[in-house]
Amino acid sequence: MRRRLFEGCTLATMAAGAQPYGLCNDAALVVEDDVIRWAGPRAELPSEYNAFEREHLDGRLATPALIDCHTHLVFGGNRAREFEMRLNGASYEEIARAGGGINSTVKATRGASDEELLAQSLRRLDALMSDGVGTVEIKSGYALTIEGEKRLLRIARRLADERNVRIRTTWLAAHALPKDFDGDHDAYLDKVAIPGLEEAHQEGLVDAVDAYCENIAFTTSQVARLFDKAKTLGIPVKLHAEQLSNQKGARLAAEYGALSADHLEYLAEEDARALARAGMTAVLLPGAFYTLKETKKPPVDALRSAGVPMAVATDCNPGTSPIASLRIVMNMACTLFGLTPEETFAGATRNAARALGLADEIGTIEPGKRAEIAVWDVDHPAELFLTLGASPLARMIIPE
Ligand code: DI6
Ligand code: FE
Repeated sequence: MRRRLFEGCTLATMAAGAQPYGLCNDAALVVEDDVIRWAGPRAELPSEYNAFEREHLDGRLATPALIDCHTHLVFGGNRAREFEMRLNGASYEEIARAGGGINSTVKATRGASDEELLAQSLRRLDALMSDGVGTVEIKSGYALTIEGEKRLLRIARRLADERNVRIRTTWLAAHALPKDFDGDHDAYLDKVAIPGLEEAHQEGLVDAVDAYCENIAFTTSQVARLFDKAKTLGIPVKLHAEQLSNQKGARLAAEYGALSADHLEYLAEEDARALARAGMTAVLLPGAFYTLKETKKPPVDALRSAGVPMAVATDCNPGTSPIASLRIVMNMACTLFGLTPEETFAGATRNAARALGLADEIGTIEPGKRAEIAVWDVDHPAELFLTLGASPLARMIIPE
């Protein structure tokens, strides 16, 4: 057993209800193998830990490793042409309805080899990890065939063999309708999204099920059919809801006891309470808001006063959030959505863990949690995402 004692650091434990950020100066941290045993003021360290292998962290800040709880990291190609089209006045919906958008990435993804997709995804993963990310959720959704969607989840899982990172995979076959289904969303659910989920689940590839509930994608009653299948299989659900319009997707997600509802720009204020009652997390994605030059903000005050925990994620995808930096979107959560720096930090640690159903394992520095720690060359947690560009990450303390 490896028994380590880290001292000479400031801790931001992010434990709920404690000090702001759970800050603790002149702290010590005890790690036994992969698990946190003790964390607190150095002066109060129980003497039994004194003999452990010691490391001095030179006054640095230690925080939970960051968690990116919503990404579409595995895809082929890029959407530079559509970026130009949007700057020339076309809207995201118009481009999508004309067969571009998600479907243009589907074409590029289908045409890419496993190795090409792996290499492209690793570049984005490395960028995320250089910002102190230790866990990444990755959705399928750019193949839209049973075999293709399973392939994307397999490639996502392979990333965890290539890098020391935890990957959670999400079945998002209900992301867009492939052209060959000729407008028939229900037929696509019956032939691909629903039976494919069962197959992918049997192969052990699915940690959660998501769908794109939107006027350009799937309706609530179509999503309900997919969620019914997920429920029978015992798989947790989550939903892209209220991003471009109010479809009452968040309410549907609440009825299914979803882990999270994500985006929520068009969420009605009164629906925040439904999320609270269902114990859900609201995942805010300011990178998509920024990229689409959206002007309607998610109802942060209503979510806050209803007591809905808020997470913040990159939504890393080629169309609406081509951003592989959690620190940048944390900055956006403050500047664009008005989250406090502490709410934002909780959004990429404790609440992101909750959004993935991993709250018992990661997201805070507390005894019993896994030792997944980021060590930073900063004095204060807010500095992590106030200063953009060069990452202040000094090192990760993370089980091999
Ligand atoms: N997540 C999604 O799935 C869609 N928007 C979002 O924020 C579209 C992604 C894309 O355009 O490729
Ligand atoms: Fe998304």
